[in-house]
Amino acid sequence: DSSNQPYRTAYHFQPPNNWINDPNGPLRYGGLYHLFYQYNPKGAVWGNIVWAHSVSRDLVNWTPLDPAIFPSQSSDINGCWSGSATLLPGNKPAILYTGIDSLNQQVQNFAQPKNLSDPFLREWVKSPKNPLMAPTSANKINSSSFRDPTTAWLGKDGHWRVLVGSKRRTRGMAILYRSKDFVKWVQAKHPLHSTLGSGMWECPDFFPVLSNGQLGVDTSVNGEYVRHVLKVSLDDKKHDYYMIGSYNAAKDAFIPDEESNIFVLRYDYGKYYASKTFFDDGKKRRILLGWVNESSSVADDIKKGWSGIHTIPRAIWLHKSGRQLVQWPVEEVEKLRAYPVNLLPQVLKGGKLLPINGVTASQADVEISFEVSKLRKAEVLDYWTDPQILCSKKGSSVKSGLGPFGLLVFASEGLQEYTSVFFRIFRHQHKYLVLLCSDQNRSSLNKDNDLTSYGTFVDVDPLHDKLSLRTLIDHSVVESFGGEGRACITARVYPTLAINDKAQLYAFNNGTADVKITRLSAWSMKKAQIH
Ligand code: DQQ
Repeated sequence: DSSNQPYRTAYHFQPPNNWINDPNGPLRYGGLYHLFYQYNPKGAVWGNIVWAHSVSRDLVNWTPLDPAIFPSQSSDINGCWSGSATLLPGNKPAILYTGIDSLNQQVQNFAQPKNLSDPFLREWVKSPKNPLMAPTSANKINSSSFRDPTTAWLGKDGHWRVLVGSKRRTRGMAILYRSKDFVKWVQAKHPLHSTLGSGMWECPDFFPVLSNGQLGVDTSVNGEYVRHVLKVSLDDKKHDYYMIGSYNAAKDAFIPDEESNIFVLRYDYGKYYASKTFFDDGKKRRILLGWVNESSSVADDIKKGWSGIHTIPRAIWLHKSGRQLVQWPVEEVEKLRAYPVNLLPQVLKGGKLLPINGVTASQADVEISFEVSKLRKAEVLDYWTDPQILCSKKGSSVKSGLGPFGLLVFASEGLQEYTSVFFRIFRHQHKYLVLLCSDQNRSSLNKDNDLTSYGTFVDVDPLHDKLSLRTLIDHSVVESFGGEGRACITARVYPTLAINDKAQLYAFNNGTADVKITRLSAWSMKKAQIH
């Protein structure tokens, strides 16, 4: 029984035991959210992959069901890998997923519910025509780089389109297929998009966002006020990158806004991969789900009997600048908030540590906002550099004029352990740069863990905007949202002292200049019903 281990999450999704990775085929059907995910029924390491299945009414509390898709045909006998769901006319769910066939080739298969009147969609029937898409000598598709079909979208011509991740030599690509009946798929002459040198594109996701406002739209929507997002999980980098651009439906091509600048924007600058969105027609929003791997050793994963969690589902929309996406934990997670602690606005002097008492600091939701006035104190940055490198060189113990200031989470009594999430402000030429870091360097006395620091610049103007940070803390995960969802960083940590009720929470300012806390609210989080 792993239920009372210190690193198990209380409100982030995970099954009772074993390995999990990518979220698969999310959809809403019959008033229920369905989550499928890559799962090893036999152990805490990757292997024997099936589609495990859970359902939820609120994206927070989940009921486990039996695995929905598991090896049973020659087209998937060696594994049921990632894929997506599409709602066909008449509200009929359809799943396309990658099967590893008897020759260990990657092929795309189709499954549909056995009984549409079962809102739990417990049983899935595979097409006897599987595989519907396969590598052949004619199409020259590499049989070990052909996987992860997207949600399909319908063109004005009445034909379905779907993408499959692939590569040709080092050119990563989203191969496009078209179909009239969802069964017979024809490969398009050109991929929807490709990039030389990017390597294998795993788990592509392609969806419309509105250029005005936060509402989500269904995957087939196109036209005025619609922009498109292409996200790919780069196998070489193990990060999820996205591009904003236009979808030219006549040419079936995606044209990124900044061709020269692709693979810059990420959903999350911490540990985060193989994510996928779906349209929630109930609340008219697009929801993003993602996988967070462990940062512990494989030996420790086997010892604790599990590996992998999912983030809190995030609503996702286009920022009003049109230049990036914004992500925010679904509002339903706020139902878990209890015992609010609100601190009065106050100055946080340079060098000061402010305890935030009265919350269960290992299972909490914290929102803090800062205002800085002494911008001339900002450290000068002469050359532009990788923000993650900047965060690892300038961790929370390195003082500067403005920053670091932020939160210390999972802090032990004597501060032998802590994880810090903080801002630091630089002046670069005539602009201010706001850096957000998640510093895991001191997160655990157990040095077998991956203690890498993460960081990103947040596109906010410290002259006019407040510097806001929300952090979801949950036993071994620190999920942070800077700049009201403009920058996300998820980290895994395994404190040895700062566990359960031994963990403490602080706001801190280790810069020389004072900063003002304009808002500080923290909540203890109730446990979600997950299994
Ligand atoms: N995970 C799946 C693949 C996918 C990879 C296998 C991404 O389908 O490419 O478990 O994490």
